[in-house]
Amino acid sequence: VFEPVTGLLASLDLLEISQAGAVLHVRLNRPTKRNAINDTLIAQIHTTFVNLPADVRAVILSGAGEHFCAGLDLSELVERNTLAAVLHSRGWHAAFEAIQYGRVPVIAVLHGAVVGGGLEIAASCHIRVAEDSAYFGLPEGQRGIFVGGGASVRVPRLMGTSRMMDMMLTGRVFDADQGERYGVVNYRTADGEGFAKAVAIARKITSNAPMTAFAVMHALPRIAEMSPSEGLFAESLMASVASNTPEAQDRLRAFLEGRAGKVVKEG
Ligand code: 1HE
Repeated sequence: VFEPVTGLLASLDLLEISQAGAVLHVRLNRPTKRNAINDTLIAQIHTTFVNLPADVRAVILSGAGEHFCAGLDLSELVERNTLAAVLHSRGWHAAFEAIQYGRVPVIAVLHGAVVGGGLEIAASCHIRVAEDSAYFGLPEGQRGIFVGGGASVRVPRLMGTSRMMDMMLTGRVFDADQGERYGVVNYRTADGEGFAKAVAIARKITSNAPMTAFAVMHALPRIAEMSPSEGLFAESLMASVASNTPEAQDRLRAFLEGRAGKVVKEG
């Protein structure tokens, strides 16, 4: 049962944050504006991910209302000068960096529009669950602007540069199945079932060693950017750090003594 949090995170009025055990649910809560991200909301997202409660081991990110997120609040863009615009983009980068390289894995539950900055925040999460209604677009192309919330770095790493070019040059929109085929979506569900799926995924994550989750989040994307030689060396260091934790030793012993689960096929 998810209960509302108290303290700092409860004071963030554009987010609805609740917790069940080690799982935190962060819901974008600006449904009348389709969860468009204005300056206040981006600051609240940043605040949340740098102040996760100490007992949280996984986060689920979702959106209230008919859509996950309509991206940048376009009404705030009109007034910005050049320096304010670059600083605004850097603020988004800081917030989404806090998600990607934070303390715990984040699972996004996607429905309806996942567009512009909505796709950018989804791309900074570690696992994406898409309901049937989800669709993906980068309308920056039509608005005469460019992506500024990390899409040029994160989206090609999921779907490839050529598909992203197509989305931006032509306004092409991908549905949930295409999103899955093109690497944006890890899990597909019927409408209304994404959150339950995310909870099941979160429970699996929280049943594993926190050091492994941390290594996966922090080492994998960085190693992917290294030369093979540096990557293999970094992998060896991470492997030895992880395997020498008491928890890893306990888990290995449990398997050898027949007390741990075997690897089984799902479904
Ligand atoms: C907004 C925004 C927004 C809705 N900024 N106010 N993103 C976009 O270009 C997407 C723009 N939005 C849409 O295409 C549609 O709103 C949706 C497909 C997401 C949803 O459609 P619908 O029919 O459910 O809602 P609606 O009637 O269009 O919108 C409801 C209200 O939300 C309405 O305001 P109202 O006061 O008239 O009720 C809309 O104006 C408002 N709204 N989306 C501001 N985005 C760091 S770089 C990132 C760059 C980007 O993200 S660019 C992409 C921006």
